[in-house]
Amino acid sequence: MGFVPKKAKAFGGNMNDLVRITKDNDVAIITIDNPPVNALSPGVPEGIWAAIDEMNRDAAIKAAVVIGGGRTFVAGADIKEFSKMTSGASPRRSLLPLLLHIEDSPKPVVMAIHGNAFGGGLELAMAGHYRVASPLAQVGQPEVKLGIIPGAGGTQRLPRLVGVAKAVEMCAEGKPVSAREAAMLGLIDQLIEVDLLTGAVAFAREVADRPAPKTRERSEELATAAENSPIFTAARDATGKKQRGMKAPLAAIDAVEAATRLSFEEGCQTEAKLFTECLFSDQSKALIHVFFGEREVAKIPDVPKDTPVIPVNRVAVVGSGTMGGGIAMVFANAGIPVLLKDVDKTALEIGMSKIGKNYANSVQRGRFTQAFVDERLRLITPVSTYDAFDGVDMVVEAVFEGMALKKTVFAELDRACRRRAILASNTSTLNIDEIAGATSRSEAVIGTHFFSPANVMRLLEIVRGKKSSKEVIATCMQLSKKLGKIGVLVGNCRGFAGNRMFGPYRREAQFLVEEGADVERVDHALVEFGCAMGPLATGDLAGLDVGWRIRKEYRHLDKPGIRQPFAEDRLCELGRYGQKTLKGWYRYDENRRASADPEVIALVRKWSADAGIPQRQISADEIVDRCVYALVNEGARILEEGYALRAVDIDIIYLNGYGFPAYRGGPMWHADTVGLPKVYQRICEFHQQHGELWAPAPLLRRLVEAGKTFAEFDKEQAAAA
Ligand code: 3H9
Repeated sequence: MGFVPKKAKAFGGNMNDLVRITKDNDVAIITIDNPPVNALSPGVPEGIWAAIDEMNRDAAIKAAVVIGGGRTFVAGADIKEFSKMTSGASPRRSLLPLLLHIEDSPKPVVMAIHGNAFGGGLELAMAGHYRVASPLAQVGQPEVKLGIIPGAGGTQRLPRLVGVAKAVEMCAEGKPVSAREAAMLGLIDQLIEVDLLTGAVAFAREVADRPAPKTRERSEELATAAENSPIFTAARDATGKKQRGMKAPLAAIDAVEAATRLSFEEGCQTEAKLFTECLFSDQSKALIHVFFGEREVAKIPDVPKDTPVIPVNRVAVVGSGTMGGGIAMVFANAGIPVLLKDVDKTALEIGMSKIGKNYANSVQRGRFTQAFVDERLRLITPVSTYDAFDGVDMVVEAVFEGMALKKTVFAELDRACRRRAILASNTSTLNIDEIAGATSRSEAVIGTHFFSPANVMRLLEIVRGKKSSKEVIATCMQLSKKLGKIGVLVGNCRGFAGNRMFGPYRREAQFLVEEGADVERVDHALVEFGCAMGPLATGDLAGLDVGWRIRKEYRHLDKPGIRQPFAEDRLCELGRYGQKTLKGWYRYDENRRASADPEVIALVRKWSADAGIPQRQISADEIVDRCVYALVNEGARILEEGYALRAVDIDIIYLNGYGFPAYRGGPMWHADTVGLPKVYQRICEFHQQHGELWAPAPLLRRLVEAGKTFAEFDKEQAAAA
């Protein structure tokens, strides 16, 4: 065991209530029972170790089956332990000795997998001599999604079982593999179609008298350096594109490469070193925050888990434009029949043809089969009246963004829908309470703000009106999961949480151009920071006219004497609406490929000179600080005013709806990572330089004075609830 990482403690064996051993005649059954997902929390490895010892001591036992109690095998290391390790609250303990102990067992150990064998769970399974699985099980090394790499020999044993190319893919991309595919890859020895335990025990009996093969001693799948070299090069290239800015995928590739060049023992040492580097990185801390955050947002303090929900079996969508059509697809993809309503046959034909084209693209890209698409299309029924609306459980209104029209639609829905139906609006800016006022049942009205394209983007902002009932909120939160979305509950303020913050973010991007930065320079700085797109290119994609119309509607609310950006409005006045007019901040060719437009810069420079705005060189750091801290400052206000429940909710909104880089954890977590005093100081500087728009949020100031972070604010709020 010379390669147990320094300072790591090995597990001694003490059986406990997390691991049980029972017998089926000559086969020992070792059951891991650590609900909900049998994570390898402290006590579990010790229990497995002791159970292996016990079965080896028992002369009547010929083989063992290791199985998970409840709904799954082992979903991995206990992720909660990682932050304890990095903060020094708990020692770093290695699983490697346990896995060697299992592999060295003279009696065969059969791993029986149902549910998931993820991360440390798959590493545990690979240390067994054989693996059997239910056909619906999934296996994988998803560690990179947490900013780490497999840390218990996964990068060394996996290539020995499935070959280098597949191991690189699984460890660097982190995607799960079905048990059927795993069986074809040689990772699973047998699929058990009936009862897993019965099949696994029979399998164990069959192999009991054979020599127990050790994965670490296999080398036939490792191939030669010449064969492997292009695999690593291609993987590094792909990582640079698909997981831009992330460190863990590259570390995972390095670790698998070590398996092909070094002995198993040395390979494990390399893996341990890379694992530790990743674990202590800011990226991993951020991604672990995201993992728990995505689960935390489902928890609404005053809407308990046992709140009754309304069964949603049939729905209607009003408006068959881009958003309405996309929303109809979301329901159909979840197997829920949808009525898609628009004013007349022509509008419906356009809407349905767009849906058909979107589905055809998905088939072309291999995302869906034709049979799946045919089935989904059958679930969407175009209608031009409200006649059948008394049969639906929920309606999502997605008509043009205008209060008068929305009110008319909701008054119609109030007449046409049954009493318990949920009436939801997809508005992105309008007041939900005012919309609810057009009905006789405000408690049934709620906002469900999908993000474009609705069938692709994961975020669903669920907007709570003053009177939205708890039942309606609980139903929408639960439904979001069924729809494959991540639902985040927000309050009813202008722009809700996401777009309210997006305003100051894009305002700063415009100011920067008006102060002398080039359009591409602003976008490039944010893309380098990790954002999916720059703020100005995003505007072109969404349509600059959308924001322009909204700004015109709300202009009367602007405080006099406060600087407002002007460049985008003027571009709109010139008919430059973005990609749809092939001209916006950039110019576009017929394939919508962007290039810098000198005309835009010349125009903005002239407008700025007319307005007396001094021009200067602006660094990439300032560009990022101005845009990102504008998000943070507005986020702090939203939090303080109670329009978001937690700072982490804002983070999850930005990661899933606005392309903020996950490895930075979201704007609020990013601010904590930079250090709130530093962020606050920079905001104060901007306040001095640029005036009232940059007034620091009072919550931010208070946290800095108290030496606290947004994460601590969340914890305190949770404790007080
Ligand atoms: C690893 O293994 C490193 C190794 O190489 C070893 C290094 C030494 N730990 O998602 P759900 C909680 S890294 C702790 O809602 P589902 C989760 O927070 C790990 N807790 O259920 C939630 O708690 P709550 C590699 C965990 O059915 C509850 O369980 N493994 C863990 O939709 C239910 O979870 C992974 O990355 C965990 N490992 O999905 C797998 N997993 O109810 C991560 C879950 O209080 N897990 N919890 O909110 C998953 O992908 C999904 O949870 C899973 C179930 C697919 C398993």
